[in-house]
Order: sequence, then C-alpha cells, then structure tokens
Amino acid sequence: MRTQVAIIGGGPSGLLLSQLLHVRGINSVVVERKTKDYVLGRIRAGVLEQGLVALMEEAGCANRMHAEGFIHNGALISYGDEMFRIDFSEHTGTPVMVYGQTEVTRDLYAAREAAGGRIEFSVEDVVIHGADSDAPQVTYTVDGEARRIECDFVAGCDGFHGVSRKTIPDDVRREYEKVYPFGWLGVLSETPPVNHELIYANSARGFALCSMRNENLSRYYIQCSLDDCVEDWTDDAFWAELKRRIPKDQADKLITGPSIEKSIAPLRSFVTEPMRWGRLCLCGDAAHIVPPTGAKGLNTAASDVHYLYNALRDFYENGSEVGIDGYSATALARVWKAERFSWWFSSVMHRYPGQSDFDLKMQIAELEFLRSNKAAQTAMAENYVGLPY
Ligand code: FAS
Ligand code: PHB
Repeated sequence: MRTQVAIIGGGPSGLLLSQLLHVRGINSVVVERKTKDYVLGRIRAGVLEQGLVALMEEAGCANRMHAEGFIHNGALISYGDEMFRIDFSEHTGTPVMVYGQTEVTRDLYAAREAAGGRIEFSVEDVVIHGADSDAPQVTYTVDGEARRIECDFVAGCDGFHGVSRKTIPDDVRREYEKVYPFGWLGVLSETPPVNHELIYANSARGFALCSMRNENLSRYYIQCSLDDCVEDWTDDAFWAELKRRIPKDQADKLITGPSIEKSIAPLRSFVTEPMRWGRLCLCGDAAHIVPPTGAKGLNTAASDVHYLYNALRDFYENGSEVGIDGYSATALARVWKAERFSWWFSSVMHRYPGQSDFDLKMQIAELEFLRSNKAAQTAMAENYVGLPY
C-alpha cells in the first residue's frame, strides 16, 4: 500500500501524530505490534502538560479529557512529616491536567477509528527500508502474510523496545544512559485519593507518590528494589509501606482497598541522538526515556509529535524541508531539559544505595531551599507544567 507517512507504534505518540496529520489532510498508516486491548491495558502516565492538552484539542480529541480530567494548580512535596505545596498557577499562570495516559490513548483510538484511519494490529517482523532515501518503505507481516508500505516518511513511535531507533546505523547513532538503582512499584485501586493533589514524598524508607485518576480511582507508587517482584508485595504490605513513607496526617486518612493493577517499572534516563536519519524521525520513548518522577515521559513524547507534525505540514503544504532538517536539533533541545528536570527531581526524592549522611543532608537542604525560595519554586513549577515548545 502507499501512504504519505508510515507510523510505527500505536501508543500515544503514533496515534497523536496520525490524528494531527489527518486533521491537515495528510495520510498515514499506523502499524502496532500488540492488540488494541493490550495497548489500552497499560497503566502509565497521569499528568498532562498544557502543551499536550492543546495538541489533543487541535486533534479534535479533547472533549472527554475536559469533561473527566482534573485541573491541578499545584502539588505537595513531603519529607518526613514536613509537607509544602508548589503552586503552579501562582508561579507560572499554568495548571496541569490529571487524566490518565490510558484515557488519552483511548480517545485517540476512537478518533482514528471514527476518521477511518488505517491501523494494523498484531504486526510482526517490522523492517524499515531505505530510510536514508526519499522513498522509504516499511515491510511487516500480519498472521504470516507479508505486507509493504511505500511512503515519503517513517515516524518511529515504537517505544524503547521498538525497531526504529536501531534502524539508525550504529556509527551514526549516539546513546546516553543512566540506569537508576531502584524501581517503582505502582498500584491502582478503586479508592478515593488520599489528597486532592499529588503528594511526592521523600522518606527515610524511600520515595512514594500519591496520585489519582478520578474521585474513586487512585494511583500510588513506592520506590522498590530492583530485586523485587510484584509477587513479593501483597496489597497489605504495599499499603503499610506507603503509610510509612507519607506524613502521618495523610497516612491516617489513607483509604486502602484491593489493587486492580500492580506493576514494577525500572527507571532510566536515556537519549538517542540524532532523532532523525533521512526520512526516519523518532518520536517519544523510541528516542528517549525519563524516570517518571517529573511526569515528563508522555509529555516529552507530545512535544516531539508537535515538532514533527509541524515539520511534515511544512513539507506537504509549503514544500519546505526546513522543519524536517531541523527536527532532531529542535526536539532534542527540549528533550534534554526534560531529562535534566526528571534526573534532578529523582535525585532529590529517592533514597540511593550507599548515600552518605552528607548526601542526605544535601537532599534536605535542597527541599528546604525549594520550600523557602520563590525563584526555586518558580523554576520547579515552570519545569513541571512544561517548558515552552
Ligand atoms: P509507547 O511505548 O507508549 O508506545 C510504543 C508502541 O509501539 C507500543 O504500543 C508498542 O507495542 C509498539 N511497538 C513496539 N515495537 C514495535 C514494533 N516493532 N512494531 C510495531 N509496534 C511496535 N510516563 C509518565 O509521564 N508518568 C508515568 O507514571 C509513567 N509510567 C510508566 C510506566 C512504564 C512501565 C513505562 C514503560 C513507561 C511509563 N511512562 C510514564 C512513560 C510512558 O508514559 C511513555 O512516555 C509513553 O508511553 C510514550 O509513548 P510512546 O512514545 O507512544 O511509546
Ligand atoms: C501517575 O499518576 O501515574 C503519575 C503522576 C505523576 C508522576 C508520575 C506518575 O510524576
């Protein structure tokens, strides 16, 4: 088959790009390795920057988000039984939207299907051919049947474990990585959130995060060992540990319940350069990963999509390759700032093996400075709500 843009990966990056291109009359085909139900079964991000909200509006997919999402004007940071609030709106005039990535993805699937968008599920053996030519192709199989897409561009939106990044030759590609010596154990429970805003907790026993999806669906995380398995953690053990890591007044009002999802995510910082090779452009987790501490994973995927969408529009509407030629440098400039914030916030909030007493004092000093200094709070807020595209 023939299309203008072949998109590998039917996660939020690929779907958002496909829907935005559709709105501008640019054709695309999405090929996804898993089934739609499998993709929608992943529980991941929960906080959307205004940039992503605006892209969903531009894509015509924002109605349910505005109806069911929650505007948050701030978040809480605790250390021991101390707790203070960062007021995003006071410092930046901008809030964040609390609306699960699962729902973003569901809305995007619904929009693509309503528009008759072509999405191929359960594909295998995806190979990108001629990425460094002006007539790339993508081959793959579905149920053993070989298929081929002829296109102008390939968008590699296939996440950290996809094939796109590795299509860029080893002597062209440069990778930067930091693996954190801990993971996050996450629980979803049909219980009211402990607080109406998120609580990021630094405790002597490790990091914890209290988040939510709606008034009766809460999302909690605790830092855990990389040696842990989900089976090691009963619900009771999880709740007891979470209570030990958040301020007592919060722990006393925590409503617990059975987990409906429980998973462990490893944490890493990772960036691939360049994000473009010929007619192949990488978007989202295919190009970069952040520790979820700063809620930047999905949101940085969104800014990649913004840059690539506008570059492709410029190509098809004006015949200009300026946007495509500048895509990698433009996207990476913002990616590295998101990497920095996510690394910094993770370094302040987690317990690291082998931390010295001095290191711990530095964490508390960082938090006390953030608590007491307006400029520090403004910098934190500007990064959390999302730096400009
Ligand atoms: P995705 O990985 O979401 O999507 C890529 C898609 O490509 C997948 O559907 C995959 O099946 C498909 N694919 C892979 N290889 C393919 C191939 N060869 N052919 C075809 N399709 C292929 N971010 C936050 O902000 N907060 C969080 O709390 C948070 N938690 C996370 C927990 C986990 C376990 C993980 C892995 C990530 C988490 N993230 C979080 C980051 C996450 O939200 C990503 O940033 C976001 O999913 C990025 O979206 P995509 O770039 O679309 O990549
Ligand atoms: C979530 O709700 O899943 C969430 C929120 C904020 C983060 C990470 C995860 O920083």
